Amino acid sequence: DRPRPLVAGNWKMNGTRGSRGVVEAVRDGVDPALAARIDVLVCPPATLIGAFAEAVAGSAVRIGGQDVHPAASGAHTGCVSAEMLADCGASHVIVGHSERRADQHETDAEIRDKALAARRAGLIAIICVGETRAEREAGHTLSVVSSQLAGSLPDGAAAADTVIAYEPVWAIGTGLTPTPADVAEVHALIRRELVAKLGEEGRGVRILYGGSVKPGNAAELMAVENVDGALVGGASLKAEDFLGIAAAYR
Ligand code: G2H
Repeated sequence: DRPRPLVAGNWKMNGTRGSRGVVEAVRDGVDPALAARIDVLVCPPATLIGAFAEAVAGSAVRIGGQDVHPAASGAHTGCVSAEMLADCGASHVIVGHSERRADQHETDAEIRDKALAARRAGLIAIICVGETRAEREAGHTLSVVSSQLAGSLPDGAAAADTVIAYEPVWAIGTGLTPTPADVAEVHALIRRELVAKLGEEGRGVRILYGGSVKPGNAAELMAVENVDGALVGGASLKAEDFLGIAAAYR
């Protein structure tokens, strides 16, 4: 039994209140037949989570955050807690995206603490891992992904509260994608390590592929063993493209 697929959109730092029509179009495009097969999630900037959660209320579409602070509250100017995300209607939160690992120097230990904070607030954490181009060229892909996973996956993680996203950094926003065989190799490694750490529970943890997923390559990528969905950046900003990717599961 494969885990139920999740197609998640990461809007990154894009979107204003005027973008509500996009999430409404996604909502209307996820018909009951599609909703019966997959979960669909949109992760807009924090400023839009409340409005988007209202827009999709009562539908199958879920709303998530793109980052979270490990603490529940306190003197952390500019940050948002998991409790606040949940209060706005979020059900998920992305942690450890490679852009944050690079721009905000996030470490595996911080990412693990963020995932724990998400669990505490009842949110599903989407923990991102992935190698850089230099790491891939040096033949270090598997060791890098393995070490990021070991450091950022909390003890006691469960299929109900944790999703892993494999995003090769060199494939993000570049139009380049790994071959299905390369994706299969990394996802198989992640599956093995999930089972080693979590036992049978690890078989139910969804492993998403992310990095230049488009309507034209989604079916091929989503068919790879141990690929349980997609984390979509650029192509999630247009409802038509995002729904075109979800249609890989029709
Ligand atoms: C990877 C992905 C979304 P894109 O960051 O998380 O972005 O699909 O634009 O490569």
